[in-house]
Amino acid sequence: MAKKIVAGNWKMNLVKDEAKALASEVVAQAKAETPSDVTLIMGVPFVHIAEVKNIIGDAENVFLAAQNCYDKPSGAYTGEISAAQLKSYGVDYVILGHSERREYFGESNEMLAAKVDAVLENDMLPIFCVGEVLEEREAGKQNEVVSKQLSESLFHLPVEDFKKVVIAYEPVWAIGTGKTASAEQAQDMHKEIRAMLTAKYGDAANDISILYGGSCKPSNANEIFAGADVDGGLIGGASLAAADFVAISKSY
Ligand code: 3PY
Repeated sequence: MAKKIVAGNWKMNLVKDEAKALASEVVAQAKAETPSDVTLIMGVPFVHIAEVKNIIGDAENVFLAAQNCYDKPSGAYTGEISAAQLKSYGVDYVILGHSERREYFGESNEMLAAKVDAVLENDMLPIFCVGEVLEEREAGKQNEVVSKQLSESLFHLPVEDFKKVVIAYEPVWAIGTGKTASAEQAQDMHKEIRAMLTAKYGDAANDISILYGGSCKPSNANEIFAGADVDGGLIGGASLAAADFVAISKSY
């Protein structure tokens, strides 16, 4: 059985006091309201990691994610952050391959494969993002694109490591545009992804959480999460309001 996961991606938002206030509200509300079988994750900017970790404290169902890391273990890489550094601050998950990183920072499938390895070697769990841009969807190429992203960045992993990966399907045309894939489009693609994972890893694919991302909010989460292969969401804008984020965690 795949775990149910609702992960927030704060992106490059919030200054220190705002971040502390949001994290405190999320933890308090999640303790009271998030169902015990749902894993809630806050994906925060690097600078907020230590504060948010402190606020999460011993909350049992709330976890911490970074939004990126570098693949090298240490050294002369000014401005970069290693997986070992994240681990030393108690980070649990690392979001990798978000379309904004692929588009604005030129992250290739090959670079992402190395980042996936670094995260796993440091005992954290990758949340690996895949998804097609609008022109690819319009040309009916979404399966081809996603299959290439999965195979070039993940399929070198032995099954024991592969089982630790969370996949997030984020159609790029639905990110920050207010457009959402219909529940049917989301389930169709998640089913395809599950089939691709099964073709490579067999039954282990049934235990992989496949999250939907792209303008997911309280008003549409219920319908999207109803899809048999949708195991949760990677939430952008709606993760910046504690009530919305926690409401989404109750949308199964
Ligand atoms: C969005 O929902 O906009 C996202 O990019 C989530 O990662």
